[in-house]
Amino acid sequence: MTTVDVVNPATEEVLTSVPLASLEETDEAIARAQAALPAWRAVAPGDRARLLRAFAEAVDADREHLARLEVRNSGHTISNARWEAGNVRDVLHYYAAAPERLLGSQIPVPGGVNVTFHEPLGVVGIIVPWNFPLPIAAWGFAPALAAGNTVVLKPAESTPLTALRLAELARQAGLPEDVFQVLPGAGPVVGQRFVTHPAVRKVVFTGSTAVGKRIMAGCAEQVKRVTLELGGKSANIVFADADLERAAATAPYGVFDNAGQDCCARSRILVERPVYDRFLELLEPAVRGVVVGDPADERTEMGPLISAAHRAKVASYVTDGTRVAFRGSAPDGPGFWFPPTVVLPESPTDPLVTDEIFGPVVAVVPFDGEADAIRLANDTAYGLSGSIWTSDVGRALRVSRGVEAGNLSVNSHSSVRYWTPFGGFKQSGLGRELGPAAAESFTETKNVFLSTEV
Ligand code: TXE
Repeated sequence: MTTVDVVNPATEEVLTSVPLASLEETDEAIARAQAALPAWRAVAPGDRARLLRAFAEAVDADREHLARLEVRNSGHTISNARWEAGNVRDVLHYYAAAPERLLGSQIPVPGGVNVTFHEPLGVVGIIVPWNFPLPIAAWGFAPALAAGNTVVLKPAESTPLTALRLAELARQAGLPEDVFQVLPGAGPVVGQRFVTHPAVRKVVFTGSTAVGKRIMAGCAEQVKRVTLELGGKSANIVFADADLERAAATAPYGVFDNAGQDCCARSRILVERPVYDRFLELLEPAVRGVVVGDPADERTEMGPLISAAHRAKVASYVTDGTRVAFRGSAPDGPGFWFPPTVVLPESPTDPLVTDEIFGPVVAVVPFDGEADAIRLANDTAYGLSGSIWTSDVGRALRVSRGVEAGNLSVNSHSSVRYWTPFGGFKQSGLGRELGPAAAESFTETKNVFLSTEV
């Protein structure tokens, strides 16, 4: 049996060791999910809603435990981890409303009556990354279950603990066996099997753009449904007419939250040239003031990176030749620490500007006017998120319409609200999660015509 050591990234201590599923075990889990389908889709919508609400309540009752487990397994700050566990609860409550509201339609046609139905797809395979193990899991399984599908979920190799706990909570809440299974395993084994197994009717993937492309190509072989949430290199655009103090004070949160391991991280700050120097002056104390350290401490604002290998990748972007404007602090000793770092790139093709570093490194770049801001913001293969700081409402809307990204915020860095659709343009992904349409995206629309001819 292959196992993986689960490590606390703040201490490098091995927390436990978790077995990784084999191909045979994956096939067995998919077969069980398939066998559980007829009964699950036959559950009356109101009863399915009640089960999802019970699952939400079980998550709520376990929230502090889940949060502390995530702190140890993922190095998330305790305040973030509490939000994440709360988000799972909220997303379950939100989609508990869906079974009773997946409304078909009656369409006027000659010669009879025409109705549409939203049928569940079948078994859904969900592949989750390590950066937000709890919420990203829920954004997939809550609408999928609500729509009458069964789910096999593969957490990332390094962060399986909270997902395994969610599976226990689902059973405690009364979800039938095999309707929601969590199967830790290697991406190329378990995740890849979701792609190739014909009984898996949809793959939901969040992770790197490179793996996402392979998954999409594999799904194409069976015309399998796929949702992809991939990387990002989002822009935080600061105009000269913005509230500069607020823009600078909040910019660290926009990129260093979760130590920059966030697909929505605003890892490029574009600043209008007349206020460029002033903005950097204001940004410096905000960056130096980020409290980096023990993620279990209530005051901590930024924890460690996920692994030594990931820290090495992040560090490879900040070399002796890099123009570092200023940096925050990071603890010495064990743990995969990296300080918040502000860099001034040499050119638009500098990897600091083009690559998703996925760590606490932000590039600050000047621009000249609205058109230039939009051009620079769009000069990337990605298109997930972004912020626009301005006091001019018309400009806020013009620039929002011009930026090719799925999730923008004006005078804010918020990206995710479960009531609203979330997803990327260009190579940041395909499809949308969350919001009112997500449950329907786990269904096929079936059209039925009943003849009234005699
Ligand atoms: O991602 P992978 P990694 C980006 C970020 C990061 C980089 C690499 O830039 O530095 O990707 O991270 C599973 N078939 N993001 O290597 O490999 C894997 O087991 C099926 C952005 O961790 O894409 C895990 O569960 N599945 C991102 C998940 O895919 C496969 C979040 C993600 O791992 C597979 C994470 C395969 N062949 C990384 N190979 C975001 N959008 O937020 C791997 N997996």
